[in-house]
Amino acid sequence: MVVQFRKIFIVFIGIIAMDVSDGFALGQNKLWYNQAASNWLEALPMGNGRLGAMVHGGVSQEHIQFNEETLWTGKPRFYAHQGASKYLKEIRQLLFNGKQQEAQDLMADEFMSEPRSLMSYQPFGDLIINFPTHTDYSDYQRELDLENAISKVSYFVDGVKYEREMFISYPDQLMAVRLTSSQKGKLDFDFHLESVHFKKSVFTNYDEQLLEVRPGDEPQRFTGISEESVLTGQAGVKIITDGKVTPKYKEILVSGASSATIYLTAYTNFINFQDVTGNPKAKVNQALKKFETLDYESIKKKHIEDYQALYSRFELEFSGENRENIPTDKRIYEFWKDPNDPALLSLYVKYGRYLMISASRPGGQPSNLQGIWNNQINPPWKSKYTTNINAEMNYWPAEVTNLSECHEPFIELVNECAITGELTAREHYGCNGWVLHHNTDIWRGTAPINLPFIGPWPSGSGWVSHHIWEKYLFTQDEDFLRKEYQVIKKAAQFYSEFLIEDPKTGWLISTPSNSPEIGGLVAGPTMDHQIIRSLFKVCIEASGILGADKAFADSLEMMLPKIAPNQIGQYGQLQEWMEDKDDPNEHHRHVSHLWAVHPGKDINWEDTPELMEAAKQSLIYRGDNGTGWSLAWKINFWARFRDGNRAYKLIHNLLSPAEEPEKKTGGGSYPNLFDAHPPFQIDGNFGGGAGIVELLVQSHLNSIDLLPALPDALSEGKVSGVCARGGFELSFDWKGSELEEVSVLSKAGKECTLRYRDKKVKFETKKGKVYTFNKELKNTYK
Ligand code: FUC
Repeated sequence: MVVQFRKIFIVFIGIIAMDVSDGFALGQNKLWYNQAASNWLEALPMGNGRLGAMVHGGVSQEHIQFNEETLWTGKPRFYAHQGASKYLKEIRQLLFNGKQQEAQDLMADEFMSEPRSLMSYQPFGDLIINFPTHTDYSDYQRELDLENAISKVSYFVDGVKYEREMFISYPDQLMAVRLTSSQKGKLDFDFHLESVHFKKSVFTNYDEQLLEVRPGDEPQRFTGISEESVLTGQAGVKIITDGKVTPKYKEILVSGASSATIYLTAYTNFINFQDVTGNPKAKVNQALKKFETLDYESIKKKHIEDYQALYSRFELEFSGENRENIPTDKRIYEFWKDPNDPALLSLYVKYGRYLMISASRPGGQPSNLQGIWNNQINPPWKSKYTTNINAEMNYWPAEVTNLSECHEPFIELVNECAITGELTAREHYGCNGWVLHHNTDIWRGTAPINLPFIGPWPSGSGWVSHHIWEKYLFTQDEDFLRKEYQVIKKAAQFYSEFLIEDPKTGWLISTPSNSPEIGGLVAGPTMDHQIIRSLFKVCIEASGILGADKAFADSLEMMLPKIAPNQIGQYGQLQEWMEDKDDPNEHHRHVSHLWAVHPGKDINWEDTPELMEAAKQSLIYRGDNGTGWSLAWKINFWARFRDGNRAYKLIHNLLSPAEEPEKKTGGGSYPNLFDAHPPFQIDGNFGGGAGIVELLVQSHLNSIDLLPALPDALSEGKVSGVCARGGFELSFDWKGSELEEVSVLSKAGKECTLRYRDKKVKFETKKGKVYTFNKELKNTYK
């Protein structure tokens, strides 16, 4: 039934696409433009999880800036500050005595990571293709086709149509750039590799070119990079063409061709966070040999099949006015003026899925602050993994939009931080288990970094460990849970030893810490207690499922009621700290004390309505503005508060042009739909996409809640392949803001409870079976 539903759906989509386009430029599931990118934020991203590229689509010059996910500065190391734990007691005492500044000073001197900062994600290189005679052109179009993960450029010069087709293949681990002319022999161009790195060399070998780069500071210019990298990057390109190839010292010339394909790949010597003994030169040479033998059409087919195996599992369509025939850069301006473009929201969700498939594949690095795309030696926040919201947000859509595999690199990062975090737990706190603070990098640093009033936030490990549990909840894969359980257990173990009794209240509290990134170093921020409490519950539940560690689970159970509770303050707000000192005029971007509303679940309408009301009040005080990720988080909060219209208001802010000076709300989207903090951060793309889906289905409590927060603007639509906790995959549609039909595929044979408004139905399921219901939640399929 689900399959059938999907088929009908795809045919339907096909008809719409045919109506408005003949396959290029216009149509659904595309970003498209009438001009080339004039800067990086107009260029279009491609990627296979390991290689990333930004295509500018220029006419007389194509610029494809590329990345390889492991090219970072630095080297394998532990960042823990030896002996820091000697100062823990004193820092805690200073905080108890109200001496925040002194506590921060001591923290700065004795407790921060060594070195103080983490390392940076690096750009790799640039593929430049020159078409010197292409100056007068017409009918320019470029697009990114999300259905096939293919980017295209086309235009006419002197009656000849020139086309470029580009993709990055996961199965073949390469980027392909296919150039064609509509008339025989009309393609003349040259191409070469270059890089922004100071230490680089380029070597031409007939129809191939090799680029070697090594990140590091340029001696004459201070770039902010404190050390060189032990990583070397090697990239190689090869041309396959029916034209004439003439190698030059710096570039390769091609003339009289009808078609030409440039293949590119790149590697570094990074093997894992402790091992950099890889041989990128050998890998590139091997790839160059393979390129010779490739048939373009077959690798393209393989690429599409591989990509669609992930992408096509999920479909989303919102009916209503549709502005697909407006170029994407203009469309976001239209949306800002009049947010009546429901299809832009579904495009945003699908683009988020595209970005995830392109940036996060099993066996690779997780999506960093910019996914996999970065053109700067000194990128914002070093483009690393900020774990007090940003890195986790990147993975909010993974399970629910049916991309569980793409979640794996992040789970791997959690496992690796659990290794480095043991040393940090010991050196900084004298505790067992593992701890991660507010940031990590490719070397899996876990100690508190940078500022002594932001970095020392010990709840990163608690938060990221939830991703293991969430993956289990969605997949119901017990083997996975068994394999990963120690990571959860050891995270809980750390907190069980780290929490101390507050001399004033007698509660167990987390100190020293910080409510990200507001209010300085404190004892007992609310967020920490929400995360730790939730982690203990997760650990207890997991130990029950696996029949392991009962004594440890019992000890956590005993601690639970002693952890400082959520408190309602003088303004009816949920307190951000132990003391009732929230400022109702504070519009800080972080809303950390609402963690238990989302992504946590302990504060909800069913079990804790008063706390839910207080949390809502806090969010109202914080306001509807914010950086990109902040808007995205607020969309998710409003979804949980079941106020779809308020969420839509924030979606309006998030999807409007970032660069419009009149737009005063912060955040927004760049012409290529990248999320703007500003600057570009990818978290808002993922968090915003997840928030839109959260309006349609929620499963964090004991039921699968259908259309819990549907905005009036999305009164009609359909979704298929959306996942719910308990191992379910759903397809449903709605009209006039009313549910029509829902089908549930049970992937694990667990009991299911569906809920639609005040109706609920609970039923047993069999693995692999589909169950369908109407809006009364009456079974319509036996
Ligand atoms: C946190 C946020 C900033 C930024 C950075 C990457 O520190 O407070 O706004 O998103 O992460």
